[in-house]
Amino acid sequence: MKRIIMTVLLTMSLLFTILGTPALAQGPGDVIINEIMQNPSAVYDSAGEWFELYNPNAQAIDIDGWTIQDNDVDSHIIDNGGPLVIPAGGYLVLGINGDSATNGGVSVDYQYPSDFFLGNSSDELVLLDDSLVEIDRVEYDNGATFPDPTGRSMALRDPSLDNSIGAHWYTSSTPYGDGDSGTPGVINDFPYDAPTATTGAATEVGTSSATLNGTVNANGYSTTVTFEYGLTTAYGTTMTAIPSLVTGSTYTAVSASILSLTPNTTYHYRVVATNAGGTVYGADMTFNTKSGKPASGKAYGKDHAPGQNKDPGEPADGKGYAPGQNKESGEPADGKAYGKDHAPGQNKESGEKAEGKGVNK
Ligand SMILES: [Ca+2]
Ligand SMILES: [Ca+2]
Ligand SMILES: [Ca+2]
Ligand SMILES: [Ca+2]
Repeated sequence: MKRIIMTVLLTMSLLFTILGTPALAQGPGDVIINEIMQNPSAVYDSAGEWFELYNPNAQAIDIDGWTIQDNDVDSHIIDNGGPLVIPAGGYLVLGINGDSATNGGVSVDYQYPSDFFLGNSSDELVLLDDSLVEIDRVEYDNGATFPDPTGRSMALRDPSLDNSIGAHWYTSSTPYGDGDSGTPGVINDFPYDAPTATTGAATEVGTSSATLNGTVNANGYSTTVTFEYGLTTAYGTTMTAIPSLVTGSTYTAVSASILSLTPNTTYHYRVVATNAGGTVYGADMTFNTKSGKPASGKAYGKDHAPGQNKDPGEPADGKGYAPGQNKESGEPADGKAYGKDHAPGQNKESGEKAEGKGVNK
């Protein structure tokens, strides 16, 4: 008996898989009231009201048989004569008038009865599934906390936000059809601010490693940060920044330590910041890895205490070098008082600058 039941269940699940039967909603939040045109201007409200549902799930949802209602007079059981499917990650528009020639130019997926109204001041929109479980609810409040637009829909900034909070709604700005604004059937048009990103100078540059730096302002919207680097401005390698996520509206230092670089090589890099408003690239910058040759450190003149002459670019007095030991690039020499083993013209490293007298300043 168990085996028969299992076989039946397996067959059913296989059939559902093959036929693509939409999964039923599991509970509240599985379908989201995402946009409401409660007060159109291009046409009368009785012809142009609509609202948009969003399905945030990975599976399609059939809302045929579900109920839309408010807290008092409006109630309607959706009857599409068959499935009314919201695609996975997709939208569905329900309107009072399915004719886009007379409803202001909206493509309506389901027309509800003409006695179901969306009040212009305060009203509620409630969605119940076919078991009358409440899936979602929005109660707008005549502008107290929700937007109160005319001729423009009110829309949820992002489906991941709690749509019971008025501050999470805004007024649409994208015109459709006959000139009202809204985004029926597509993602809402909230104008997120893109982040600000500035590439900074690299630090701790060695023969095979460096630390890339930058500054990022999330401008209010959660921002992921990476660095791109490579031998050209095509970069080629992406490194997660620390921190990898920047929030708020302040300028935050970000960095990334990179390894396995080639010595004595120029690298390009830039900081990259992405939020809901877009991706921003900091300016291209470069650094040069150090030569792989070990630095000298021995046989400095007696006037040097051990380890004193170690900084790149530090002027050396040029005194008392053994032959071939004065090779660090960029190290200026005063040109005076080289050991007798230097023949003239031997000290030609780039960046080298001759100085006058006054050794050991
Ligand atoms: Ca209305
Ligand atoms: Ca109106
Ligand atoms: Ca109503
Ligand atoms: Ca929309």
